[in-house]
Amino acid sequence: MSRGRWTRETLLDGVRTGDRRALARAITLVENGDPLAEELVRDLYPETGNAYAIGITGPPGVGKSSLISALVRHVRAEERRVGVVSVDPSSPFTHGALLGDRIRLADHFLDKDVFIRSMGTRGHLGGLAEATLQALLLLDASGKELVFLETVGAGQSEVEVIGIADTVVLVLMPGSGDSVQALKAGIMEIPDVIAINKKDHPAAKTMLNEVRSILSLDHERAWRPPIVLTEATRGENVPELWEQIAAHRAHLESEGLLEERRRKNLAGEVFAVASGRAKEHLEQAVRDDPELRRLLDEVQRRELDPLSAVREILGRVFKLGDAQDSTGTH
Ligand SMILES: Nc1nc2c(ncn2[C@@H]2O[C@H](COP(=O)(O)OP(=O)(O)OP(=O)(O)O)[C@@H](O)[C@H]2O)c(=O)[nH]1
Ligand SMILES: [Mg+2]
Repeated sequence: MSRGRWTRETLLDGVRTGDRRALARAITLVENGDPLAEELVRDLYPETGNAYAIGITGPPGVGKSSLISALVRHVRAEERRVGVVSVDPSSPFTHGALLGDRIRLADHFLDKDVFIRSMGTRGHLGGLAEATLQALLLLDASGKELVFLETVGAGQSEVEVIGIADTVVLVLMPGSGDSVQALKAGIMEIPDVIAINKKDHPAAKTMLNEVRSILSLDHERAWRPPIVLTEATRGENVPELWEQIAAHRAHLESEGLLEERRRKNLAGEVFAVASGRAKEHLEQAVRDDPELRRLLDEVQRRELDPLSAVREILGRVFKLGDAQDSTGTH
């Protein structure tokens, strides 16, 4: 893949001044796992930490992109510089916007202080956590004050994507029964703010009551997640939603919790990326090393027990000391 006329220096300058083409190129390098992307973020990292990241998550089609578009319109009235990154864990597309997002966010394409990007991460070695974190840091370094991270679903990959957000907004709509069940069962983490979108739907009030009753079970929290009924396409209650996001931010900032949360988020992301790479390394090693595959055959033939195999594999691949204990056993 050609880097065109861009060099490390011109990319750094471009990102620093908020040049859209430089940002787009840098994020493409992130998607491609290009080593240059890693160098850029390494250089820019000391200048980051100023952007406030808002994760917008929820089931497919609930109106996440529409809500982001409406929120962007709202905050642009205050002239805040904004970035939007939509990550679709299942998307086969890379390098550009997904069709739906293009349409939903089209209003903002001519606004030079709004940068919008969809990312697919198929084939990206370090996974979603890595790509999202790097993209967020690039936007942060480019002077964006607010960054919206959109991701679909309620699975592990979604947690990786919004795990870095300062405020997490869960978007539901009447009919998102699975998500409500997941909240109830404690499978899905309680978000900071909940938006029930498409509020004109007759079942919206029922859903509001259901979600309310789930949240009321939890008395311990210092922050009680507010629920806002919205209609994204008409912009209804979007200012109220923004107010709640701002209130959550104010809560974190006044109690000194923001630093604590970022520390925890960053540690979590570093750990997630490290785990992802370690797993990839392990799988590669087992594929390439007949000796390791032989161990698995031995387990299959009941000549070697599973945990002894684990010990040997980790010993060989990661040079973990404790493997010596078992090397003499067969
Ligand atoms: N009636 C109604 N339709 C809405 C509302 N918000 C979004 N929609 C419509 O719902 C559809 C999906 O909206 P999106 O904003 O793309 O939803 P999304 O959650 O981003 O979807 P994915 O990214 O594909 O998961 C579109 O046809 C929107 O026009 C709303 O408040 N009311
Ligand atoms: Mg969307």
